[in-house]
Amino acid sequence: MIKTACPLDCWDACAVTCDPSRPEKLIATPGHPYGNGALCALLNKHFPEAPRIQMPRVDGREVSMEQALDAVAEALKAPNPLLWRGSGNLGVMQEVTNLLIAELGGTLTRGSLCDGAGQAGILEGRGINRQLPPEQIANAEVIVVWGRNLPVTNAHLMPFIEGKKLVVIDPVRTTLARKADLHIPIKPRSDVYLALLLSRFLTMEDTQHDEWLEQWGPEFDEFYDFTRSFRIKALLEYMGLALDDIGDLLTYLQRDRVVFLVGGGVQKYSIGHYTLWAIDSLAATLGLFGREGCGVSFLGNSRQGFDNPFRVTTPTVPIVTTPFERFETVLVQGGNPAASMPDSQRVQANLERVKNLIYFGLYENESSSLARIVIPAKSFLEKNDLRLSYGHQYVTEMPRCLESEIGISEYDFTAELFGRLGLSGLRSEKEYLRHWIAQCRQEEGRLVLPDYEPLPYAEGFGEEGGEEFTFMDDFDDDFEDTRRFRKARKTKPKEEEITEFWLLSPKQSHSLNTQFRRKEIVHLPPTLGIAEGERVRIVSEIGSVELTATIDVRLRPDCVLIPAGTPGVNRLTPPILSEEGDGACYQEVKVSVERVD
Ligand SMILES: Nc1nc2c(c(=O)[nH]1)N[C@H]1C(S)=C(S)[C@@H](COP(=O)(O)OP(=O)(O)OC[C@H]3O[C@@H](n4cnc5c(=O)[nH]c(N)nc54)[C@H](O)[C@@H]3O)O[C@H]1N2
Ligand SMILES: Nc1nc2c(c(=O)[nH]1)N[C@H]1C(S)=C(S)[C@@H](COP(=O)(O)OP(=O)(O)OC[C@H]3O[C@@H](n4cnc5c(=O)[nH]c(N)nc54)[C@H](O)[C@@H]3O)O[C@H]1N2
Ligand code: SF4
Ligand SMILES: [Mo]
Repeated sequence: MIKTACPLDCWDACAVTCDPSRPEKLIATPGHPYGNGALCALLNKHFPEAPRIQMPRVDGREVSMEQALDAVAEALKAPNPLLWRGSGNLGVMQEVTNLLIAELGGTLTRGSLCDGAGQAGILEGRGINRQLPPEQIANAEVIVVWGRNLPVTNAHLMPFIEGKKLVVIDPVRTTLARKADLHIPIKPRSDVYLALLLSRFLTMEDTQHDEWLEQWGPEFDEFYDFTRSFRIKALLEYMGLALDDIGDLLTYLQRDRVVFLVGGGVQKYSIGHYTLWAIDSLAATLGLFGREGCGVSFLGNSRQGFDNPFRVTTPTVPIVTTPFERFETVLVQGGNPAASMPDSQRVQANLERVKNLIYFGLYENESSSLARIVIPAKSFLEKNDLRLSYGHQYVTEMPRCLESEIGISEYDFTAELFGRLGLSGLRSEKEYLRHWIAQCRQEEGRLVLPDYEPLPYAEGFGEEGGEEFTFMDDFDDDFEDTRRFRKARKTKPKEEEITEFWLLSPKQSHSLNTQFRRKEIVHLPPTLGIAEGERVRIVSEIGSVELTATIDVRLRPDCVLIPAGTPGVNRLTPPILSEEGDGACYQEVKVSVERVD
């Protein structure tokens, strides 16, 4: 039995035990403090069943790994090669290829398809993004799940919220929303207004946390004035909420121990950083930082506190709007930019213009089909690595569990190319892994992140602690819908008058982004009058896609939903960067629905 961890891009980063004689039957490592004895179907069913790329290819022909690596070496001689790395495997050794690109004078990406905007918002208020340990979540009385879909994306946190008062803020009436004590079916992209309005009401009712604010929030009065610059009635109308909804929500927030579990959903917008900043400012109004059973959890920065041996200084291009066509050689590693980036039609056209597109991955997908050179990777069971998590503090070693003829590890790939290209300075794989592990801390015999704090922000904010919280103090929103809002629309459109819909693209249970089972379905609200199974064309100002309709009673009448990972979803999404954090804005778009005749 060998202990390892799940490499998939998921909050849970489960500890996994592998019996090398039955690698298709992985089990959850018994006794791990995070995890409830079960792994999800993504790892247990879809991962072992997914057909792997078996052989390297060059110019459409299968070749040996030696020949393929020769071709890669030749391609990397072109000036300024670009490395575009996705999040197919979250092991730290994925990043070793940075060293190769830096040696070659190449380019890396910056920003994020995932949490860039939210991360930037957290830094505004707190100066550093510390993780809220699940043990603090378990101590809360009230859990507010704000744009995170726990049962689908973060299932192993469910036991930690059991028995608590539950509030869900989500435009979709998800399974969790149905179970909640209160569900706020918020209009998409309006969370920033809700957070500001709640802060204002809490203060009007004199339920701000004076003692905490005195120590850590001296700018609170200015923040309160700022929240008063928005008109209550106009905000309520814009969000489509009644005063009663806010009143109900306040009674939960006024409890003593409150935790916000914020997810990706709230920040897939140009203003995503403001949303996290506003939610944090609301939390600060309540004094939720650094107190037992309180806090705000978002995707943590798992690399924080590490001296990262793979950090290099190179020019960068934004990962959200990568100009592939400007590069002669592009290495795509562990990702599927042709499907996962916004405006995927343009991305595909630009990838086609790259002379040497190298794809290094486990599976065939939209990106591998465009590549001149295809290099199969080793799976996480076949190589050495280390797993950090953005959802909890535990660190798990990932020793090789299996030998396999297929593919090459990222470390060996890098070493082979250092050799072929006459580069020097690469240390051994063991040394790198030791370097990472040596920096981790030990808690009750387990490795945890170096900057793990059982009660984050108890000693204040900023990189070193001791600083005050910085409240949100400005907000500028120029999205089309908000302009309409500024003109203060008097009446809500009737349901049958809605012709433009918000496009939601949350995660789904059978796929991990574009890996595994990807259905070709769009979820439509019943108010549209379209029948189950009808073919429809979804159109945005960016592009269009044809899908089969499923009628979904969980949806607001102004939303359509296409799960992330659905082929073609990103033909609809805009290639824009969030105002801060170079994040993607997948949901900053309106779509219309047409019947296909
Ligand atoms: N099964 C599975 N698990 C996954 C993944 C996967 O593909 N499949 N992907 C992984 C990755 S890469 C990530 S980043 C995480 C993300 O995990 P989550 O943070 O859970 O992200 P999403 O599923 O994108 O969105 C969460 C919720 O936000 C809601 N939402 C959408 N728009 C808004 C809005 O404007 N306001 C509010 N309040 N809510 C909104 C959606 O309806 C959805 O229920 O999940 C990881 N886990
Ligand atoms: N519309 C819409 N689009 C989205 C999102 C959304 O919410 N809406 N979410 C975005 C988010 S949060 C994310 S994180 C991105 C993810 O987008 P990407 O980073 O592109 O991830 P995947 O599409 O899952 O592609 C992962 C690929 O990694 C490869 N892989 C897996 N394991 C390994 C390995 O060990 N080594 C190597 N070399 N390769 C491996 C597999 O071949 C797989 O095809 O998608 C984004 N796209
Ligand atoms: S829940 Fe997440 S981390 Fe755990 S096995 Fe499934 S995909 Fe992997
Ligand atoms: Mo993500």
